[in-house]
Amino acid sequence: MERTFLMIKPDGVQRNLVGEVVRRFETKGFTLVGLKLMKVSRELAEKHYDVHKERPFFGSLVDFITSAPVVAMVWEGDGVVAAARKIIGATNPLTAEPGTIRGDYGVSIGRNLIHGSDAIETAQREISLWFSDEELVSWEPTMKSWLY
Ligand code: 3AN
Repeated sequence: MERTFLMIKPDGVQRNLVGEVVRRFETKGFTLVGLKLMKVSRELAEKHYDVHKERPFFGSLVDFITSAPVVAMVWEGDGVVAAARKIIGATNPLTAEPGTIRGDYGVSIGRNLIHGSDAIETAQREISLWFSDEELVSWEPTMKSWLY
């Protein structure tokens, strides 16, 4: 089953949007398989944002992500990687569509509330970077047939 990695950034946590973000993915119908509140080490942040290491904002991005707790999550479901990107919205919250998380709650590209893996391979890499196998729980709703 397809999985994606999501991380509610320090701004999302401090604006009390954790419940709102989880609600959107739960009510959509995806399955939560891993969740933790954590302070991020510089090493993990630099590995996570490795593709951006030559970009001018890399240092401030790592500073921000390591400055205060984040909520790391893994969600499961058919097509969850692409669907999560749609639910999250465009990188710049000012141009993100209303109805998306960033479109509804954000105004700054550097404070865009949440990260979501951009492809299936990226998701696999990020999940193994952020979670150990024991922290992920495979489960099925017992009443799945009528819940959907
Ligand atoms: P996304 O999170 O939508 O996949 P990326 O991967 O292009 O966007 O960028 C990763 C993160 O880097 C963004 N979530 C944002 O916090 C930060 N970022 C991207 N572009 C800029 C920028 N021009 N200025 C400041 N921060 C940026």
